[in-house]
Amino acid sequence: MRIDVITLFPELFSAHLVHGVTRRAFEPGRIDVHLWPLRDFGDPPHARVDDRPYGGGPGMVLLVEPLERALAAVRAARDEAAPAPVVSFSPAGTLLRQPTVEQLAAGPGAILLCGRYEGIDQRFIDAHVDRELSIGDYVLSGGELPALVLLDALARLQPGVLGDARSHQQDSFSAGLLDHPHYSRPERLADGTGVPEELLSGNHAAIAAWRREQSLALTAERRPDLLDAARAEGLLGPADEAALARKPPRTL
Ligand code: 4HQ
Repeated sequence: MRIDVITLFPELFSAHLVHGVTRRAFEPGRIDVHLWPLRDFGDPPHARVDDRPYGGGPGMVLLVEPLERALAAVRAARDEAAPAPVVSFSPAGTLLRQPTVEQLAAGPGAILLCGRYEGIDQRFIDAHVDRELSIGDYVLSGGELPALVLLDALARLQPGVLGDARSHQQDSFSAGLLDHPHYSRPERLADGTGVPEELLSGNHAAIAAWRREQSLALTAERRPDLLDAARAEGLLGPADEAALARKPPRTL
């Protein structure tokens, strides 16, 4: 898969691409990330990429023409037989969720456009942007962090990137539920706090049942919307419904 990123701040991406477990996702043959500095496509004589908004008001707007030159360069460098969607980031976009990440991970990649300032001239969005995504209801100063969020979510889905091939099939959302709690050593803390006994039992079926019940109870408590969606998708069986009816307490 290939991801092209059009940005005024390509240096914001380098740390993420070279560190951590996700670094392996960006090695040759996996996610091929190409950074395109928007400034390189700016209007002469000073490589201008933004200007004041018509109608007045604060801030600046990214200009259509530099964006179109950058996009043309990206398109020329990509395989035209497998056209990738142009994605931009905005609080007005559809909230990024795991199914969208999975859908993008299964395709040829994407062209990510990172806005800055007040935003992007609407004519560029109307003509070229296939999908506007939001990473949540707050205001950021640029699209780079949302693009990094998407890159990270895509990276961990690449085969061989997580230590264990099952890691991302077991985590939150692949089952449509929130993840269960995790515990590690020591078995008892200095203040006496222990670990749920089921996890120490060595009984794999009992451990799996406990974890599933915890996921169900946590999802019911914190995200009833996700529980309803999982139910509607047929992801909950009779044992799950029975566990929910018992409503086990999540605390020790
Ligand atoms: N933006 N989720 C980029 C966001 C945002 C969000 C505001 C997008 C600023 C320049 N993007 N512009 N929340 O706050 O995706």
